[in-house]
Amino acid sequence: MAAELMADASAPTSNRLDTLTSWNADWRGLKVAVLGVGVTGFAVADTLTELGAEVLVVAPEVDDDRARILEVIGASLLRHPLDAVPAELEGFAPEVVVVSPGFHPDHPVLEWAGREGIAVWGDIELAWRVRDKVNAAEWILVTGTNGKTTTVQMTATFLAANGLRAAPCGNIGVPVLDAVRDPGGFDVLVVELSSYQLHHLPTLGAGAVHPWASVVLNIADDHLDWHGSFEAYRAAKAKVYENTKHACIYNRADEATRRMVEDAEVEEGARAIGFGLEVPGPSDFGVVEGILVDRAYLDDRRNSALEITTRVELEPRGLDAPHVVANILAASALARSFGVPVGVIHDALNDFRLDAHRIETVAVAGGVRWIDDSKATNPHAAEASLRAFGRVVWIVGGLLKGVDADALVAAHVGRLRAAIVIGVDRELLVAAFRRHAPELPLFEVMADDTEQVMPEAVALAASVAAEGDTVLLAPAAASMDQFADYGDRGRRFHEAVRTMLGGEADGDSAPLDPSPEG
Ligand code: UMA
Repeated sequence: MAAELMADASAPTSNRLDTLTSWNADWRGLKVAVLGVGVTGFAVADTLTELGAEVLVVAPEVDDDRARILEVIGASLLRHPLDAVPAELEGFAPEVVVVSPGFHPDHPVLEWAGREGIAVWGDIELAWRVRDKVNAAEWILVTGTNGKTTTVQMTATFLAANGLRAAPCGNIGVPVLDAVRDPGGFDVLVVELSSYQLHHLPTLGAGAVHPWASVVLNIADDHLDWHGSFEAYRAAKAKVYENTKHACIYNRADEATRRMVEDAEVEEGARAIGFGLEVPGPSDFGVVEGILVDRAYLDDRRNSALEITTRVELEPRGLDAPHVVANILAASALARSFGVPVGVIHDALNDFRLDAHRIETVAVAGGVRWIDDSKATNPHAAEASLRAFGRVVWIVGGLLKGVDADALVAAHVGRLRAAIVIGVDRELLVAAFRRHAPELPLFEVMADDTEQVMPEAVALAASVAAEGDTVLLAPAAASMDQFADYGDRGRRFHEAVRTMLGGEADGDSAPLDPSPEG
């Protein structure tokens, strides 16, 4: 970890864009092309038109309501399939292209912008540049393969419990630009960043974020089809630590995250703080005999530690699964870097609930527990889920996104009663099961009709599950091949379980009503 010395010297040479580092800078007439008009593109266009920029929104499709609003706010709209660079875009000659996160880095429009020397910004860079609209909040950045949303929600909850105005935003679903423009203003933005958003974030110069604190929660294969390689994915995630002012939080169980901190250029005085499920070293957060402790933010950290909470207290709230405890430790470290007392964190955890579809108990009937972890959209998340249970009937599969699930299957066949494979990438999973557990009862759900998939999977699971088993929906894959999103997949699982069980659920089971997606 080295103090940042060269940032200004290495910044792009002086041009108009270097002066655009405030809401009050002169944005008038700046020609900006906005790529995509989903949640992000819309917030970008709305911000830039308010600033007086000349905005051309380019997207393959846009709903009528959005098209009408774009017209009202004064943005031009070009509907184009975007399989090539539209002539109208070339004619517009933008000075900046602001890209939505989902656009692949070698999209033809981005390659064209690169060739033409046109600046490409993501929405996070734009938000950083205009962060002083109401009051310039500090930013806390959270990334990682899994646990981002939970950690962001917990951190914001802890900060708010201490009287701070804290906004969870970013990949969680609220564009950072919306938080920045909120008229109420915030003290802290807790920003969830996806690897896509980080890919477009500069680490030097006028658009580089200088966070108060930052964390990479863990790193495992995901989104390899988008980034091209694990190295490129890792490099994107590592950017989160750059220019950190106070605390770089890393996962002691994930060596790669510690190396990212070591390699980062941070501000003078920023600390490296580890978290993990073992006994912590001085300057770390960890667990001692079931007690979650802070051994970083106290004077005598050689000889003592501060108690945050205990696993026994977490258990009845469904917060004691190992990966959730890790998220609590990371969120505590982030909140402690902002001066939140451990007692405040302890009390805030009393009221904290995980979002729907994250290891959610759907029902317990006949001694069988039905668990919805539809949010496990990659093997790393499914791994954490499988570890939390004994004998499992595993409902797995979907869109594997170029990720190899072979190792996951090999590691967990020992705990499986049966596997039920759903989704378009079934062949890969079926081959993995045949290789590693030829004897295991294996079922394929052939239906690809959204209505049929879960009822069939649930009926198959019910036919093999025995007393003491857990039927676990932890697909290790994305949902978009057969469902609208992971929430839809989880809700349909709830419905299928409810229909199948009728009135049979045990009295002590969790409510059967499908919860709204978090
Ligand atoms: N589009 C194209 N071509 C492309 C890609 C997108 O034309 O190659 C267009 C689409 O037609 C659409 C628009 O761009 O009009 C959508 O843009 P987008 O896919 O970037 O999505 P947004 O609606 O702007 O939402 C994004 C994040 N989506 C993605 O990164 C894919 C949301 O994260 C995020 O909540 C939102 O910004 C606010 O920051 C979602 C997500 O799935 C939840 N994230 C991935 C994940 O968590 O694994 C990274």
